[in-house]
Amino acid sequence: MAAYTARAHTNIALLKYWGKADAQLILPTTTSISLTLNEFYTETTVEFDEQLPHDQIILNGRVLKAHERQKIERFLDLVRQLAGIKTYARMVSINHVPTAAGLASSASAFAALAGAASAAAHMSLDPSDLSRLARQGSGSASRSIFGGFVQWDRGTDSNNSVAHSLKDPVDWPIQLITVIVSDQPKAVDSRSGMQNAFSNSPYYQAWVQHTNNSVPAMQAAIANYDLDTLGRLAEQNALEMHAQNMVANPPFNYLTDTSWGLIKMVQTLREQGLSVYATMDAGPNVKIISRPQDTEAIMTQLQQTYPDLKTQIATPGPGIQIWEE
Ligand code: 2P0
Repeated sequence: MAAYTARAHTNIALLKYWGKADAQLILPTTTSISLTLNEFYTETTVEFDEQLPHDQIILNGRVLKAHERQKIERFLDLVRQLAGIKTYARMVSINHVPTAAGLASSASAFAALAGAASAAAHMSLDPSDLSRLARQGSGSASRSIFGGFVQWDRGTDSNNSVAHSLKDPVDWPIQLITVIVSDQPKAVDSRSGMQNAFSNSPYYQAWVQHTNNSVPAMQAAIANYDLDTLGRLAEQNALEMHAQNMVANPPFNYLTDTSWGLIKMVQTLREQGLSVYATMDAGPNVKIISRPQDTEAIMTQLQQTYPDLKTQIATPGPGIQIWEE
């Protein structure tokens, strides 16, 4: 069977996914809205081969051992089940998401795997079906099938929990400056962190309600080129997500003193009249939502306050691309 390659880009959530209504199918408690990023992506090639005694997974040039392959094998099992085949696969994947960027790669990884594996298994899936499939590998991957601004409807079943495009290509100046506070693996992975918040935060339902209620305002901000409303909603949503973790049991916190210092810096720049807003995912890095024209002013302030921290700038990116090798 022919080999297929897919390239999928990472995304940053502006309204976040943080908890599952159904852990088996990966149905989220919130509808989330994201921006796909051009600079960071995963490229994955899959070929089903009758000769293979088990799946062979090569990630960034390294052959994964049996215990490291489990999550990917489970996903390939799902593809085999849908395609009605039993053949094992060879998967070669390269992450163009520098670990130092501190950006999540599971979104681009499972989106690219869904695209390459389904094509290699001769299933011709449309983008919605690809999004449903990618979702079952990692929730945020459902959004990385599409470019630009994307919404993942939380839905009530596997069919209607799916992402769709809100605006692609993005025809307005928006960028994300990622400030790298740490490039170390996190102590609490997203999957268990969100499960703890879901089960133990006394404010969890308030977070769900407020996130879902913010969807129309975020959609309007995107449609109206309104960076200030978009940024204000995104920053508040991120802080609300992190608040869930601080009151979970056991409590945990992805944000370090430096993260809080950066959030304060962003808020101060805003008081001085710049349109800058912060968002943070399951880690300490702070992403500054801003306009390209303000890069110099932001960088000057960063240099003065945190001269040792590295930064990466990301801009809106495209949806998945799939081709035969
Ligand atoms: C998001 N994150 O919406 C949120 C914000 C991190 C913080 O989606 O368990 O790797 O594989 O579905 O997608 C990270 O969680 O979790 C995530 P699983 P995933 O982008």
